[in-house]
Amino acid sequence: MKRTTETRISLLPLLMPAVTGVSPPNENLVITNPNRPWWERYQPISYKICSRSGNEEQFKDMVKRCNNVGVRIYVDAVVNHMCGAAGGSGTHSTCGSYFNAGNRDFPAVPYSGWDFNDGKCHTGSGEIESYNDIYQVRDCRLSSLLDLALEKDYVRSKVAEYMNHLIDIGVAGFRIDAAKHMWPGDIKAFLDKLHDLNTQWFSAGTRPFIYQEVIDLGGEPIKGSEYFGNGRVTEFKYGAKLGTVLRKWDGEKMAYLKNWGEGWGFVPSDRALVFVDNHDNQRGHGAGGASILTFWDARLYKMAVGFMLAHPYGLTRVMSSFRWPRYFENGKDVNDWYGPPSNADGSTKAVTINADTTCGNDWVCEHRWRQIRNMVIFRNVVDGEPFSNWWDNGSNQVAFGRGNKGFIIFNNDDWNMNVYVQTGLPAGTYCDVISGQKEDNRCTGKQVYVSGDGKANFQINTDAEDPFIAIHVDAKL
Ligand code: ZXY
Ligand code: CA
Repeated sequence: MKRTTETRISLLPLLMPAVTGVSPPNENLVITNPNRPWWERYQPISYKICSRSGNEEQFKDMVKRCNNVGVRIYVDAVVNHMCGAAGGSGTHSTCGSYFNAGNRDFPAVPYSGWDFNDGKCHTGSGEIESYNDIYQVRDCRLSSLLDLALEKDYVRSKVAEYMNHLIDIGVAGFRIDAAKHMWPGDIKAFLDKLHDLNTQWFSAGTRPFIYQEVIDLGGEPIKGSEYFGNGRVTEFKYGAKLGTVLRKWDGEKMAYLKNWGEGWGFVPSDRALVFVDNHDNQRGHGAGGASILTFWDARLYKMAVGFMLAHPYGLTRVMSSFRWPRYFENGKDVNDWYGPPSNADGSTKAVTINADTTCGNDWVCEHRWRQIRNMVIFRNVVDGEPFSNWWDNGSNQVAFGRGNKGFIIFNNDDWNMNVYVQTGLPAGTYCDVISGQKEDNRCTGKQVYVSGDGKANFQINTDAEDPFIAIHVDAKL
C-alpha cells in the first residue's frame, strides 16, 4: 500500500472532518539539474495520473481510502502552462510520455503549437517582463513555462477533462495554480464544464471546492478580487503580515492584531483561503519572503498557526512539510530547490508514523504537532462564534475569545505576564490545549480556573516553551 497523502500536504480544517491537499498528481518533466527539485511538479507533460507520488491505480486507492474515513482530497491543478520552453524533447517525463517542448508538441494530451499563447504574447522575449501589464501576466510565459491558450475551447475542454477525471475518482476540489496568470473568464469557462462531485461520497449536486492561487501582496494591477466569481482566493498578505508581527519587525506588535482581517486590507473573510506558509514561501523566497514563519522557527510558528486557527477570519489551511538540508549563503538558502525525501528510483518516500506519533523519513507533519492539532479541534469547537473579549497590554501580550466557547492568550513580550482577564467562558476548570490536553477527565498540561464572572488568571513567562494558552468548552473538566 502506498502512502496516504502525497509529497507535500496541506490541510483545510473545518470544511470537512479533515481535508488534504495533494501535490500535482499528473505527469511532469523529470528535471535532473538540479536533482529532482520540488518545482518540477509544476511543469506538466500530460494529464496522466503518474508522478513521483504514484500511478493512477495508487491515486484512486488513496482517494477511496481517504473518503471512506471522511478525509477529503483537494488536487493542485497546474493548468496555466506545460513545461518550460527549454524542457527539450524525449521521454524524460514521470510516465515516459514523449514530448517536444521546442515544437510545443505534447501528444499525450494532445497539445500542439496552436494550443499555446506564443502568438498572443507581445513581449520581445515571450516572457512576462512586467507585472504592471495585465496582458503580459496572462498571455506570456511565466518563468519560461509554455503558456496555454485557455481562450480556446479545445484547451478548456482538455483541462476540464483532466479535472473531471479526478472528480469522478472522488476528489473534492482543486487549488488552481498560477491563477493570476490566467484570465478569470477563462478559469470560469473550464470550471463551468466540471462535473458535480462523486455521489459515492457526496450528496447529489455538490460542486467542487475551488481556491485560486493569486499572489496579490498589493502593488500590482491584478487583484485577488477579480477572481471572486470562481471561488476562494489565497490571501498571501495574511502569512506575510502575521510573520512580520510575531517577529516584531517594522515596529509591529501583537496589540495591532485587534482588527486582524479585513481591517488589515485583506479580502473579505468569506473569500479568503489563509495560511501561515505554503510550499513555495516556506523556502525563504516567494511571496512574503523573509518574514514568513515555518516549522524551522517552530516556537513562533506554533503561535502564528495558533492565532490563525483561533481567529474567525478566512478558511484556514495548515501546512505539512518535508525537511531539507537548509543552507544559507549570503542570506539565501542554496538548497531551496530540494525535492521530497525520495527512494533511489525517484519515487517519494512514504510518510511513516513513529511509535511516539511523529513522522519518519524526514516528514515534518506539522499537522500532528500537539499544539497545532489541538488548535484545529479548537477551531471546530468555536465554529460560528463571534470574535470577543479582546485584551492587550499595548505591546505583545494579547488575548481574545470566541463567544462563550473558547479563549486564547499570548505573551510575545520579553517580560513575564501575569493577568486576570475576561474569558467569556462558563465557570470551571479547563485544560490548556497547548501544553497538553484533556485525557481521562484530567489535564495532561496546565489547568485554567475560570471564576463565576468569566475571569481567569493567566501566567506566561517570557521563556515558556510555548508562550500561549488556549482553552475551550470541550476541554473542560
Ligand atoms: N522556481 C524557480 C526556478 C523554477 C521554479 C524560480 O526562480 N522561478 C521564478 C520566480 C518564481 O515564479 C513562479 C511563480 O509561479 C509558478 C512558477 C514560478 C507557478 C508554477 C510553476 C513555476 O517559477 O515554476 O506552476 C510565481 C507566480 C507569481 C508570483 C510569483 C511567482 O507573483 O504570480 C520557483 C517556483 C515557484 O520559484 C512556484 C512554483 C509553484 C507554485 C508557486 C511558486 O505553485 O506558487
Ligand atoms: Ca497564462
